[in-house]
Amino acid sequence: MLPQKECSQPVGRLLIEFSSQMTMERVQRENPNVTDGGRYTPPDCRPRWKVAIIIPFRHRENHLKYWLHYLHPILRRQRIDYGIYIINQLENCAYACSELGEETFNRAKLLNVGYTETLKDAEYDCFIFSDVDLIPMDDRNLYHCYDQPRHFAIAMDKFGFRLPYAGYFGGVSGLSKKQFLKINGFPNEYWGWGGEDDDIYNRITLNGMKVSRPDVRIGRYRMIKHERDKHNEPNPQRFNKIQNTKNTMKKDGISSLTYRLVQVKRYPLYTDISVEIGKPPPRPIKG
Ligand code: BGN
Repeated sequence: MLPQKECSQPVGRLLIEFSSQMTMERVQRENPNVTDGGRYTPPDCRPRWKVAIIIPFRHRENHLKYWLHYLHPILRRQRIDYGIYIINQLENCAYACSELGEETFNRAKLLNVGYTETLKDAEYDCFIFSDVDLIPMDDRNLYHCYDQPRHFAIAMDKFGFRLPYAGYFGGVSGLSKKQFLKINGFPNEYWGWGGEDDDIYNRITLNGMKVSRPDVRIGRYRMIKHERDKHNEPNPQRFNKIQNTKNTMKKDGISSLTYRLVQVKRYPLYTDISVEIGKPPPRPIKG
């Protein structure tokens, strides 16, 4: 088997911009060799990993077009054997919606769903979790797994191309199946913005692993600018929760995941997995 490094043919620094209009038709036209559901296998070598790329999602169709436009060609040059999956948070409005028609977003729980559902599709052994608005600026940042859990998005434009803090694990990360199971997957109980990536970082270090990262000149990212999403307000419980990972990680994780699969739909450049994941537990009333 040829090692991935010799397979991949990166070009280095890339020009990433979001000012031109993007259409799904154009992205499809430019990526004819991607097969249904957003799958690709390099024809000329055998990669070490089979990679499921998992994107937590709700109402970001415009970002998805740019993500697919940039990532499919990069992944092809990297000779990755991959599938693209968006995990779309839906609500069952028959009984569970707020008056605005939507419940709070839960990124980490969607990622757990992605792990479970993509394994039903193929024998993936590497899982890369990416936000839909993050585009790598250098294709030497290889989207496969490593001996330790990988953090890819280490130098984002919005943080001045530096890590915002030493334990940052947000944006784009990757774990092998073995690494993911060792930490019992991700927490299901972070509703709203913030902290879930810190909890994942804690799980990794508490289980004796450490985070691996690319060179800071290579791990650069552009984020597509956007307003804060509705129903993803900062979670006020996140400060307490990240202090307690040691106690919560054994019971809250892939071992306790429940959700309802609504539909799996294959598009030419990605697979849409739509799910209902419930809503946050009612807050105790102080008295
Ligand atoms: C941190 C957030 C992360 C987020 C980064 C970058 C928390 C936990 C309480 C301190 N962590 O502050 O989730 O990815 O900022 O935006 O809020």
